[in-house]
Order: sequence, then structure tokens, then C-alpha cells
Amino acid sequence: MPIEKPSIDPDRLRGLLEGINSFGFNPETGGFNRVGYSDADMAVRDWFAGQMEADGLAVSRDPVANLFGRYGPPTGPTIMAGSHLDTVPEGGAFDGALGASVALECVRSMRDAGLKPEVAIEVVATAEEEGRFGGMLGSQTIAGVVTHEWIDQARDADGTTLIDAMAAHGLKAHEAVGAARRPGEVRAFLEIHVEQGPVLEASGQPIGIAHSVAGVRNLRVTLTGKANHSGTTPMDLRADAFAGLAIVGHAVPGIIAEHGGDNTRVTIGKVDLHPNFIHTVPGRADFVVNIRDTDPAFVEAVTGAVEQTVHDAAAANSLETRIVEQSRIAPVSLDPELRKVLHDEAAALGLDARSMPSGAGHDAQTMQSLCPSALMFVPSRDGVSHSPEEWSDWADIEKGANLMLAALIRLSGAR
Ligand code: HGY
Ligand code: MN
Ligand code: MN
Repeated sequence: MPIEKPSIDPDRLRGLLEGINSFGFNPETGGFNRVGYSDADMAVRDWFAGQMEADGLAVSRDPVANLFGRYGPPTGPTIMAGSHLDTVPEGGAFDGALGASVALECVRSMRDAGLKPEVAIEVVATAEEEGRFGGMLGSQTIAGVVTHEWIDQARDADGTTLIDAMAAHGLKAHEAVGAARRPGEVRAFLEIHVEQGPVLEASGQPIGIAHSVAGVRNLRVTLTGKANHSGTTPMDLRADAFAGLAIVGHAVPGIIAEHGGDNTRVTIGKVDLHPNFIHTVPGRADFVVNIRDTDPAFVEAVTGAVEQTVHDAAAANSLETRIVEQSRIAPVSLDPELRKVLHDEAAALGLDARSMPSGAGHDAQTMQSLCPSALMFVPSRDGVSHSPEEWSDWADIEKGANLMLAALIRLSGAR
């Protein structure tokens, strides 16, 4: 018989998520646009900070616009729970926003139940998790792994620098270095997130508990040939940048088969051709190759094979190449003791929880370098994410939120 525990208020949680999603909504597509350091991203942060202040939490921000809402003892160690508020372009309603909302709803539910934590709980709404500039700047700042060198080179796919994007909102990017929380101060970091894949829906399980999180490597590639007339330039005299790109794209399945494994994912999601006109042979192709795997050896092997293929494709089409590593986030195993707490609390709630890898990157994988971190999933309909079609059933969300609540009560010693 599941043990009775305080439970969350699902209507209040839904209202909070809808409040977040009133920022950056595109009625034409149904997508959400709060890319890192956009006006919508900064506006939602002000709104979310206002929610936490109205709840009586001690609210603070760090130099990269991470938000913290503290509940419980004003000093001493804390347990963090949350996720990111930024989205990909035309993203979904749940990616990141669900985790920040559930964390605040759990604190609200503890407060309503008169539960006071022995160890303070911090609701965290992180910044720039989706990697507009390549990394996961919010959680990397908290964990203290951001460098001046990375900040200096950080720019988005359109060439906007991180420094400029942040300065537009009065933020100084270099202050991220040195804004880390002290090791030992943060006892744990917990994140709930939509699965963004098909596994839980297929298995009929309402909860996933991640044992590991895939690493991410982004290669920014430029192939430079010669723009020329599409009618007069013979095929064998071209230096066609798209022809080189096409060879790389076509080679991906073979590279994975030879150098990767079952969890290897390679995506070319952004391509810019120049001058991008129908009557001109492309003189330049700019694209990013996104490589992911839970096994670092596969990430290295596949990266090497992709780089070699780029060089071969360039040689075959008289192109110059430039490959810049835009970001490197290592695969991570998450804390086994925290995972056991989640599995035990799930069992106590009568929830069937699946232990599984995460193919998507998450703040929890970055936070694991600072403190024990945990990541739990609720099912995604058709496994879809990073799309306006993203959806999770509220019955599953309620189960996941109650599991987060039970884990926070246990870990914080709330009574
Ligand atoms: O792209 C990802 O892996 C995550 O959604 N940031
Ligand atoms: Mn996410
Ligand atoms: Mn995402």
C-alpha cells in the first residue's frame, strides 16, 4: 500500500507553467521563443522572480541571470531543485519550464503543509541551457566550470557574441567566472524534465530516472569554395560548398555504423549557404555538426571520423575547411545514492520508475561536477520535443511532481 505523502496542487502547477509560457509564445506556430538572453527570456525571469518573491522566498540572481528562490534556513547548505527557462527557437511548452515550475510548486506545497526544511531548499531557474552559445552557461556558472577563454569565443550561429547578447541586458559575461557556488554548500541538485524521447511512452512507465546523461560535442564547420554562375560553370570546374556539405551529411549513417554505438546521435540541424541564391553555386557553407553519446569513447571516435570526412569532402570539391569546436560537454553518470532515493520514493508512491540513460543534455549533468545530482523524466507524447508538438500528460506530470516533492521532503529533513 503506497505511503500517504503531502501532494502538490496540480491546478496551481498548471497555472504557473502557463504563466511562464505566456512569454515568447508564437501564435502562428504554437512554438515558444525564449532563446538565451532574448527579451522574452529576460522578461520571464523577472516574472518568475516575482512569483517567488510573492511566495516569501529569498530571491537572488547571479551574474548570468540564474534565479534562486530560497526556502528555509537563510544560511548554510542548500538542496537545489529546478531547470531552465530558456527555450530553443519554436520550442515546446515543457522543456525546462516544467522543471522550474515543479520545483516552485513543491516549495509551495511544503509551505501549505506547514513543512519546514532543516536544510534550505533553493528553487533554481537556470539560464542559457539550450546552448544558443554552445554550452550550458547557467549551470556551468553555478558549478564553476566557465572560463574567460570560452566566454571570449562564445558566439551564436548568427555571429552574435555572448558578451554582446548579455550586455544588451546589463549583464557582464565575464562575471560568470567566479560566480560559482562553494563545493559542499549545495548538498544536491534535482531536476525533473520531459523525457524528450519515446522510451517511457513505449514501456508504459510514468517515471524515468536517469543513470547517465549523454555528452554533446558541437563542431562549427565552414566549407569555402567559389560562388559562381549556376548556368555557365561546368560541373567539373566548380568549387561547390554545398556539394561538400552533402558528402558529409550522406556519410553520417556509415560513420555511426563504423565508429559509434546504439546511443550515438549525429545531427546537422543548422546550415547556412552563401550567397544562398537559386542561380549561384554556393561559395560557402556554414553548418554545425552535433554529436552525442553516453560513452565518451564513441564521442571521440565519431568526432574524428566526421572531421576526416569534412576534409575528404573538401578535397574532392576544391574547398577550404575550418572546423571549430563550439562546445564540449562530457557524458556523465549521475549520483547513485540520489538515484536510489528517487527509486525508493517512487516505490513508496506506488510509481513504476524506469532506470534509463538521457540522450538529451541537461543542467543535472553539469551540476554533477559540483554536487550529487539527479534527473527524472515524465513521458513525452510520441517522444517529440524541441517542437511546438511537445506534450506530456498532466496525470504523469502530477506523479513526477509528487515524486519530486517526496524526495525534497526526505532530503531536506522537512517536518
Ligand atoms: O539539447 C539538449 O540536449 C537539451 O535540450 N539542452
Ligand atoms: Mn531541457
Ligand atoms: Mn532542450
